[in-house]
Amino acid sequence: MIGKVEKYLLDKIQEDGAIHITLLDPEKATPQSASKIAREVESCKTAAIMVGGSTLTSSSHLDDVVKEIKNEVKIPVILFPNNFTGICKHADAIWFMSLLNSSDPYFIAGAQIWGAPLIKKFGLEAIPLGYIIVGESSSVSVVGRACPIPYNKPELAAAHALAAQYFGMRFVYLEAGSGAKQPPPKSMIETVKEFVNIPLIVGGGVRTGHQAREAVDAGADVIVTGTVVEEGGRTRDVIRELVNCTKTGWEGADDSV
Ligand code: 1GP
Repeated sequence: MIGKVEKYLLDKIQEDGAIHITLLDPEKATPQSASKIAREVESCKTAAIMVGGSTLTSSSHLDDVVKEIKNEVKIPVILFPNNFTGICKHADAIWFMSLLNSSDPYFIAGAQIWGAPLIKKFGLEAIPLGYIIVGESSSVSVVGRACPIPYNKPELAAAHALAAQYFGMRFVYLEAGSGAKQPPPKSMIETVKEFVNIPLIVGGGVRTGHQAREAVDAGADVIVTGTVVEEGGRTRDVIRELVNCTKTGWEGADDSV
C-alpha cells in the first residue's frame, strides 16, 4: 500500500518532472547543525530530507538529529539506513532497501528482516527500494560487500533494476557512493530507464546543476546530493541551483556552481 510520503514523492515527480532530495549524514553533523541545514535546504525547495550514512552506528545520535530536523521542517524526513541501527521513530518514512548487488545476504534481506518489526512498532512508512551500487569502490560498497557495477556496463545495471521492479520494489537507486569522483553516467541512466518504469533515483558525486540536469535528461526522476551540503559555505546557492536544474524544463543550468 502506498503511504503518504510515497504519494507526496510521486505527485511531486509528476508535477515537477524530477525532484531533488538532500541527504544528511548524522555522523557528520550535530542535531543543531543538521536542523540548520534542513531549514536552509527546505527554503530552497528541496523535496525531502534523507538521513543516513554508511558508517552510522549510534542510534541515539540518529534519534537526536532526526528529532531536531523534524522540529524545524515540514518536508518529509526519510531514513536511509545502513543497517537496522539506522531506524528511528522520529522520521516520517524509511527506504526499505535491499542492496541488490551485495555478495552478503545480510545486506540483501537479513538486516531488513531484523529491522521490519521495529519499523512496524514505530509506525514508519516503509518504501520498498532496490539499491544498486555502481562505479568505483566506495565506503558504501565496502560496508555493504557489494561488487560495484562498472560505468561501462550499463546493461548490468539495467538487469539489476529490472529485477528490482519484478520483485515489486517501487523505486530503484543507482548509487555511485558519497563523494564519488563522477556521478552515474548518462549512458547507464538511459539504459536503466529503458528497462524499468518505476522511479529512478540517482546519487553519488552530483555536485553541480549541470550534472543534475544531465542525469535528469538521461531519465533520473530523483537526484540525491549530500556532500555539497556537508562541505558548507554557499548551501542556499548550491541547493537552489541543484533544485532548479533538477526540475524538468528548467533551462538555466550554470556549470560554475
Ligand atoms: C550518497 O548518493 C548519495 O549515498 C549522495 O552522494 O554525497 O556524493 O552527494 P554525495
